[in-house]
Amino acid sequence: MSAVRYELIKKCGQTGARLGKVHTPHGSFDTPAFMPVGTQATVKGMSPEELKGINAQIILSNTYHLYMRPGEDIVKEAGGLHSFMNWNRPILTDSGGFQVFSLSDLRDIKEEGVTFKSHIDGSKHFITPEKAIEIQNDLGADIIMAFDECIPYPCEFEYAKKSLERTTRWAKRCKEAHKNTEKQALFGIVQGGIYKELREQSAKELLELDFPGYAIGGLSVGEPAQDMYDMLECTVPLLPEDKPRYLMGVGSPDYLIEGALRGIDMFDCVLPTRIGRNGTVLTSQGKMIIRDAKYARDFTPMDPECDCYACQNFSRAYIRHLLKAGEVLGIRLTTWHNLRFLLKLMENVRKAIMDDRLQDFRNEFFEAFG
Ligand code: PRF
Ligand code: ZN
Repeated sequence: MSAVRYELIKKCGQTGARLGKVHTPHGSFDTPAFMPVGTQATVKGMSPEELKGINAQIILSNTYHLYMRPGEDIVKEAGGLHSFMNWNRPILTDSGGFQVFSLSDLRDIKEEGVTFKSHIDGSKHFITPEKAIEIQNDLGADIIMAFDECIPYPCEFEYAKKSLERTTRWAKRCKEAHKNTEKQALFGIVQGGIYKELREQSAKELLELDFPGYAIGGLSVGEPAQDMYDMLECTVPLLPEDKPRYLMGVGSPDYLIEGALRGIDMFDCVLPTRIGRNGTVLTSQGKMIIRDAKYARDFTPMDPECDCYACQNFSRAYIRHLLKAGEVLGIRLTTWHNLRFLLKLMENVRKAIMDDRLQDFRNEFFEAFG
């Protein structure tokens, strides 16, 4: 028995979207789902109670960061990530594959694994697929990810092909290294750049390994939106209906809706927390730069349609003031709001699927959001 089970509730009559539930050892979450990112075993600025209050049902954390600091041995000694950070709902950890490529310098990719220098202290490390699984076993998330290579955009066909074939071999090694399949589900990651035939090859090779869920990686790395949609349209139909599909690192409102429309069940992104910290908020009328002078005397909420704590209690003028004064409450409130905005968007997406009107919902959303 796998640690996770996907329950299909309903397919949208208007689009390729599906409504479902993923059951894990720490409870279930509704899909399509957005996972707030808690890189360092904390969703920046938000307590677990506050996250529950905005209906975060699953969060993501990072193997790379926790291996560097505090070290997976300490997390394990604490009883695993759930008890270390006091979050008793589902957790997914990314494998470090992506972070090694995006954060560290001096990477050297070999068949055996990747050598890189830490972004914290410059120390040298060697991560193999087996090591990535061992660390994730110590962290104890409900869903763990295979160690992959996320190639940059643009990337030549020949390299993309060599890379995805190595990613498949690494996925096989991850599967062999992963022992406690009852407690943690290991997902495979489809790569292949923006080449349809490579996406198909990658999906087919991974399907033979029979993972309990599949992610689509290597997208939203700078390619035009249409390329991403094309890749989803050729990949998703190849993936099993009875397993979750996760589009990695994607979380802008347009990509969430377009992804769900094409049958994606899970998403994660630092976007809401990151832009919140530099003073940008997502609203039903589009993005708003709350630090702007035009909000100095604006005593209305950030988003009058929002039900979050920040919008229910504070004005644009006040939050602008907090940000300008460098007060920590300012970034807490923008983060809180942005996360709630995306979680609420996913609630609306799920409702639209239930009512067979996701395409209409998409059109209405963009009419207002821009
Ligand atoms: N691989 C892994 N994590 C990721 C990605 C990937 O390709 C992406 C790409 N958008 C984000 N996070 N392991
Ligand atoms: Zn709000």
